[in-house]
Amino acid sequence: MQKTSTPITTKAWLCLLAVGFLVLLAGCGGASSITGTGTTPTAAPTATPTARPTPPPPPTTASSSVLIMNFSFISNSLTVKVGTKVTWTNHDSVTHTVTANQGAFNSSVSPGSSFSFTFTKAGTYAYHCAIHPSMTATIVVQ
Ligand SMILES: [Cu+2]
Repeated sequence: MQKTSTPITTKAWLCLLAVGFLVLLAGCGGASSITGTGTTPTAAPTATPTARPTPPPPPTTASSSVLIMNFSFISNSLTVKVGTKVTWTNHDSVTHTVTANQGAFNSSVSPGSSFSFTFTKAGTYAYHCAIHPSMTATIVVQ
């Protein structure tokens, strides 16, 4: 009986081995397939919210200047665009004023100093020096 039982057990062992080998193979294949097609959890891109506000449009601060010299405004007639800042600088040794006839602006300008006014509305601005009525000039804003 033992002679016949031995081959059976050997067959059984072989069978088990074969099954085990297959299982191993399957496991290996499965494992490899998992790693192969495994969707590696890509770390969510930590997009740092760089909240950059849209830059403001460049300030259109056009500027122009008028000299006050020898009891006159130079230039006597100036044309500028809306939004232009005009600066009057007194190069005389006496105080003058920059006085708009219609009252848009009025400032005393002492020797060596200056006065600035930004024209925000189109129009013709006649002005004069309140101290020296002969000093007149005009600024046209378009
Ligand atoms: Cu004057």
